[in-house]
Amino acid sequence: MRDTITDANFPKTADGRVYHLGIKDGEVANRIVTVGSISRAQDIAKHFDSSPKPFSLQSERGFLTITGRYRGVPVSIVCIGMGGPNVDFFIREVRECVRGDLLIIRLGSCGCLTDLPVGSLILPKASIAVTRNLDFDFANGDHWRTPYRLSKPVSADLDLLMAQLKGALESARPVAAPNPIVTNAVNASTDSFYSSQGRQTSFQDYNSGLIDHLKETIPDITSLEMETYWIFHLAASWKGLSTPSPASNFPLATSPVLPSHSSPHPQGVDFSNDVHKPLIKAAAVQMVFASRRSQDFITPQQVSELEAWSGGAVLEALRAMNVPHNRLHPNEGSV
Ligand code: R1P
Ligand code: URA
Repeated sequence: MRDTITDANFPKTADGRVYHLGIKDGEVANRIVTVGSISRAQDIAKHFDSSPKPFSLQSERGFLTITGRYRGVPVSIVCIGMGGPNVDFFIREVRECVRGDLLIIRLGSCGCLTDLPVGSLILPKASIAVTRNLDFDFANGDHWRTPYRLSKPVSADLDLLMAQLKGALESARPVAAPNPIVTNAVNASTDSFYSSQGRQTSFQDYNSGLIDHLKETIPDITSLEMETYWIFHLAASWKGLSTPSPASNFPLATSPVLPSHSSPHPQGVDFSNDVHKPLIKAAAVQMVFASRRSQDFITPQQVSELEAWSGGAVLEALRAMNVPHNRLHPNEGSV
C-alpha cells in the first residue's frame, strides 16, 4: 500500500482502507467464508451469482477479498494465508469495515488424529490452541518446563455449526460420496505445521509424545490445523466496542460518548447491555488432507471434489442463517 496513512493506532488510508487487507467499508459483507489458499477462494467464488459482478481485491500483503452475492445474499470470501497472526489481521480489519453481526465460517484443511479417512469433513464443536513454549530450552533440553502449552477450549457458534452447516453439507453431498461428516470433535490450532503438530524434522522439537499427550488430555480431539482457535477466540472475546478515533485516545474524561475512567471499557463505546450489540459468530469445516494415523495424504482430484462440495455448502449455510435486517451493515457488499 503506497497511500498515506492517517492513524498509527488503527492505520487507514484517507479513504478508509485498512492497512493489510486493503478493503474499506462496503467492500466486505457480514457473511464471510475464510480460506487459506487463493485457488480455494477463487473456486468458491464460482458459485456466486453472475450479476452484480463480484468485487475482488488482492492486497499488497497477499490477502484476497472477493465480495459477491450467493443466491441474492451478499457474501465475502477472504483468503488469509496461514496461521494465527493472519487471523488477527483478518478479524480486526474486517470488523473495522463492517457494521452489525459478522458470521464467519472457515473452510480449511487439517490433519486428522483418529481413523477417519482423508476426504472426511470435521465440524469442530470447539478448539484449543497448542503453542510452542518459547521458555523451554530447545537447544539443550529442559527438565523444568513443558515444551508445548495447551490452552483451554473455546466453542464454535452452535447455531451456525449444527443448525446450518451440517444440514447444508448433507444436502449438497454428491451422489455416492461416502465421506464421513463428523461433529463431535475438538480441533487443535497450532503455531507450527511441524513442531506443535508433532511432526519430526531436522529440528530438535521434543514433540515425539505430543500427539499421544493430546489424545490423553483432550476428550474428542480429532484435528490439527492452524487458524480455527484464533477465529473462535477473537469471536468470543469481542464485546461490541467501537475502535476509538485518533482524537479519542486520551480524552476519556471530556468526550460525551466515551465512558468514564471507572468503566471496564475505557477504550470505546460499550454496547454490552444493548440488545442490538453486534456479534461475531464463527464455525469451521475442516477437510481432512492428512491422516496422521495411516500417513495417507489426499490426492489433488479428491481435493477438487471435496472443495467443490464443501465450498457450495458453506455458502448455502451462510445464506440460510436468518439475521434480522437491522443487525446487518446498511450497505454490505454494495460494491
Ligand atoms: C498448512 O498446510 C495450512 O493448511 C491448513 C492449516 O490450518 C494451515 O493454514 O489450513 P488451510 O488449508 O486453510 O490453509
Ligand atoms: N493442515 C495442517 O495444519 N496440518 C495437516 O496435517 C494438514 C493440513
